[in-house]
This record gives sequence, C-alpha cells and structure tokens, in this order.
Amino acid sequence: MKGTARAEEIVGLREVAEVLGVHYMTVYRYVRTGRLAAVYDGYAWRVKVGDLDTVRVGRGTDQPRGGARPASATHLLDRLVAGDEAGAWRVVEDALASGAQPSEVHLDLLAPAMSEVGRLWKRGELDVAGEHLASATARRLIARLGPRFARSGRKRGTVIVGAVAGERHEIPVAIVADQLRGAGFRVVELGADTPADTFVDAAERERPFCVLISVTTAGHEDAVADTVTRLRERSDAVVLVGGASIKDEPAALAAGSDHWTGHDAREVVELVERLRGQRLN
Ligand code: B12
Repeated sequence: MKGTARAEEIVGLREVAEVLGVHYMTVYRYVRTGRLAAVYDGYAWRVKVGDLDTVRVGRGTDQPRGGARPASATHLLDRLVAGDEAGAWRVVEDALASGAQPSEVHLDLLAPAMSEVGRLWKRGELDVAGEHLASATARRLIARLGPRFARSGRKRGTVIVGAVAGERHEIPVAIVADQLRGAGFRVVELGADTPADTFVDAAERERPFCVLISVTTAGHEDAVADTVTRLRERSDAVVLVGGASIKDEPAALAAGSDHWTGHDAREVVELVERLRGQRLN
C-alpha cells in the first residue's frame, strides 16, 4: 500500500500490519478490543485507511498507556469521567461484539482508561470528584462483566485476593479476582483495605493454596510486612505481594512475596497457574 493511499481505501489486516509495522496478531487484537474500527465482510476483516490514525499516533510500545489513546479507550474514558454508565457499557458491548474477550475488556480497555484518569488527575485536568465518578462507574462496569468470568465445573483450587490495610485501590483487586475466576480458580475476594487479621481468618477458613496481597500506592510497607508475617504463622499458602507499587522482583521479595507477580493480571494468572501445577506435582 502506498503512503498516499486515500483515507477511504479499504484494506485487509495483513496490509494494516505491514503499514503499522506490527505483527498481524497485534492488529487482530486491536480489532477485537475495538481499538481499530473494522468490518467483517463474511470472509475477512476490512479496515478503512483513514481509521489507522486511531492506533498509529504515539504508537511505539504497543501499549495504550504513554502515547495517544486508542479510540475506544478514549471514548470509554469520556464516559467514565462523565459518570455515564450506560454510555460506558455501550463501549464495552461494542468491544465484546467485535470479538473481544471480557479479560481483554478489563486489561486493554478499562485499565488503560483508568491509568489515563490518574494522569489527568495528576496534571490537574481532572478534579477529585471526576476521579471518584470515573472509579465508581468503572466499578459498576466490572460488576456487570463479572458473570462472564464464571466457569462451571470443578475449580482448580482456592485463592484469596485483597488489598492490604490502608490501601483503598480496589479496582486492581476486582480485576485480578475476575481474571483468576475466568481461569477456573475459586476466588475469595476481600476487596480494599483488608486488615491483617481478616486475611488470616479467611486463610484459616478457606484453606487457599495462594494468598495475593495487593499494594497500589507506597506507604503501606509496615502493613504488608505485618500481614505476610501473620499469614506465614497460620497458613501454608504461597504468599504473593503485587500491584502497581511493587515495581520488580527485588521489590516483591523485599516485601515478603514468595514470587514476583509481574506488571499485569495476565502475568498474575500465569504465575498462579504455575504455582498450582507445582502443588499438584
Ligand atoms: C481510581 C484511583 C483512585 C481511587 C480508587 C477507587 C477504587 N475503588 O479503586 C481513589 C480515589 C480512592 C484513589 C485514592 C488515592 N490515590 Co489513586 N488512583 C486511581 C487511579 C486513577 C486508577 C487506579 C486503577 O484502578 N487502575 C487500573 C488498574 C487495573 O491498574 P493497575 O493498578 O496497574 O493494576 C494492575 C497491576 O496492579 C497488576 N498486578 C500485578 N501484580 C499484581 C498482584 C496483585 C495481588 C494484584 C491485585 C494486581 C497485580 O494487575 C492489575 C491489572 O492488570 C490511579 C492511576 C493509575 N495509573 O492506575 C491512581 C493512583 C494509583 N492513585 C494515586 C494516589 C497518589 C492516590 C492517593 C494517595 C491520593 C490522595 N492524595 O488521597 C489516594 C490513596 C488512597 C489510599 N490510601 O489507598 C497515585 C499513586 C502514586 C504512587 N506511585 O504511589 C496514582 C498512580 C495516580 C497518579 N498518577 O499519581 N485513587
């Protein structure tokens, strides 16, 4: 395709991949998650050349955060900060109708939109009320998507997920909990600001093979240390400390985690699956 191609010209996904310099599967994922508008003609996906700008600008890491936002995440962001649950849900439904999995809606659409909320707030372009409205609306979307993560049949084991005492960021906990449910685990979700005693009580009652402690912001080091110590006294579960404030493996180990959970929920699920496999062997 020539660089001078007209905006109205229709091309296939392989050509799009070539033009953008990304893998074919990356383009396919853009389409499935609604980042790139496309029409299925009964044989293949077709894209209008003019629509490529929605994923082209600011691209470079293949991550929505950092550069320009993909069209649907931008649209979702607008609806979230407006507190428009119906409008936000329509963006989600469009993504699902384009073939996106619920887990992709969480990680490729909602999480980037929430990161952007944080950036706008930090730059003073969004006030605290706007941030709260966006969070509350996001929480409602997560609740509506929840049933789609339910798996029938025998569970692969129990895990507990909660945010450490003092930590009010609940959305990462809710997302990781659903991703683990979607992978077939029985999840006991304790939510935000969970006291150490509550983690211990839940572990004694539910007998999980793994407890995940979420920490998004700095300043909770003592609470994390206390929770990990008490859990180790009363439970033989693997203890994982993760979340946005745990930047790398040394930080995870220093926080008392048995392993580094990685940067996003996909890595968390892979790790928990591996740990489950090791317990069974
Ligand atoms: C929404 C929000 C809030 C809401 C939370 C509402 C709720 N119900 O959750 C409210 C308004 C309460 C809030 C409060 C505060 N917030 Co706030 N908040 C955010 C915001 C905008 C979005 C958070 C979010 O949901 N992200 C989406 C999730 C999915 O992304 P994630 O955190 O990366 O999650 C992934 C990883 O953690 C990963 N993961 C990897 N390993 C593991 C392991 C486990 C166990 C888990 C669970 C997950 C996990 O999986 C997740 C999914 O992929 C962020 C901006 C941002 N960049 O995230 C700021 C942000 C986190 N907040 C920030 C701050 C400063 C605060 C306050 C201190 C503000 C204040 N002065 O009062 C308070 C702290 C309150 C407290 N004591 O906890 C800063 C943190 C800076 C820092 N480095 O510490 C951020 C980054 C904003 C910014 N740009 O500065 N916040």
